[in-house]
Amino acid sequence: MKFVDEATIRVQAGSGGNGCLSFRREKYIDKGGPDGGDGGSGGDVYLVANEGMNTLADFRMARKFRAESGDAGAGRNMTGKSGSDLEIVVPIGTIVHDVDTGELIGDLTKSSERLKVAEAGRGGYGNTRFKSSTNRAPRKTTNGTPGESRHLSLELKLLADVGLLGPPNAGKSTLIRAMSAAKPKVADYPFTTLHPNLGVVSVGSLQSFVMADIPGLIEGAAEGAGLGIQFLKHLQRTRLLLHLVDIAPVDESEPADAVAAIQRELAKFSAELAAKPRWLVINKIDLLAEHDLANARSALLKNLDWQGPAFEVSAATGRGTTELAQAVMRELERMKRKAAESNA
Ligand SMILES: Nc1nc2c(ncn2[C@@H]2O[C@H](COP(=O)(O)OP(=O)(O)OP(=O)(O)O)[C@@H](O)[C@H]2O)c(=O)[nH]1
Ligand SMILES: [Mg+2]
Repeated sequence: MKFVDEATIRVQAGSGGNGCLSFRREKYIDKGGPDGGDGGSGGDVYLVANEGMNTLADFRMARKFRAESGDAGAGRNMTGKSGSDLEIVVPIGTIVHDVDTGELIGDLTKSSERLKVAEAGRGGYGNTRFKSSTNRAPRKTTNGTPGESRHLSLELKLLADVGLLGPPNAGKSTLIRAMSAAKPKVADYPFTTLHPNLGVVSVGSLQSFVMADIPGLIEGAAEGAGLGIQFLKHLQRTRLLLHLVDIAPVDESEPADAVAAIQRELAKFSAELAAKPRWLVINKIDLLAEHDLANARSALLKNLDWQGPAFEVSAATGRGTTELAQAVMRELERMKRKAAESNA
């Protein structure tokens, strides 16, 4: 299985055009002076962040990118046409390294942000440039310089406010479908989601936050089991985790065990991630009668010794999801105010 939040590409900036060797040839002028123009410069290669894109999937097919080269100069002091710059669209949150040197080239965090990744070659000089009082008919020109060529690794860490956490089949994708316009695949088998999906959750008409649906995590994920640790990385940049638990699993396993297993993986992966604010979201409440639900809920909270916020939802019917979205929005606003105050 292959995942698409990492990709490597080759970029080549345009070369400069060569300078031109030429002399004026006109009627009645016997020995015209030099009139060879300069070569045009090549095009640079840029990466540009765009919110319309949220995976690096496209780079599995297209992996080589080349900007236009400049044209050579021409007689009559004509400078060659410059090559156009090349813009490669990448998702917001893309981190770029040079594969050969390991150097961090940059991190695209805002919409429309541009990052130059390969420098164009300069145009060469035409012979006109070398005219002087002692050399009226220079035959010297210079060639354009080659454009820079680089091997880049792209890595996408999602920039979501909220990350959904849970084992396979907990209903993460169903929940993001219920709360946003994102429509990832939902199915009753594990590992339906193979790469992260982002959804924008609107709360009222003016407020919204970005939620990330990631593949399910299983015991041993921190060491690479299942779809592995790369998806834990995505959660590092979120501000709040929603930990989904299926309250009525078909195999009749204990919901508390499922939550505890994931808590252990978080702690193994990173202390920082384990300490991130995390709310419990009890899903599939439509499967239980009112009374059974109340019992299952209190058993779960007691088993886990859960002190934090806990919500009940049915991702399938949408019940409880509006309240959840509103509470998340309030919490994100509160965090933002707190961060602003401590910066002031
Ligand atoms: N009855 C009921 N079924 C649900 C609910 N939410 C999800 N399901 C079902 O549970 C199964 C798994 O749902 P998904 O949304 O694909 O689960 P996931 O957590 O994204 O799973 P992975 O992508 O495999 O990690 C599907 O058959 C859903 O229809 C719910 O609130 N009630
Ligand atoms: Mg899923």
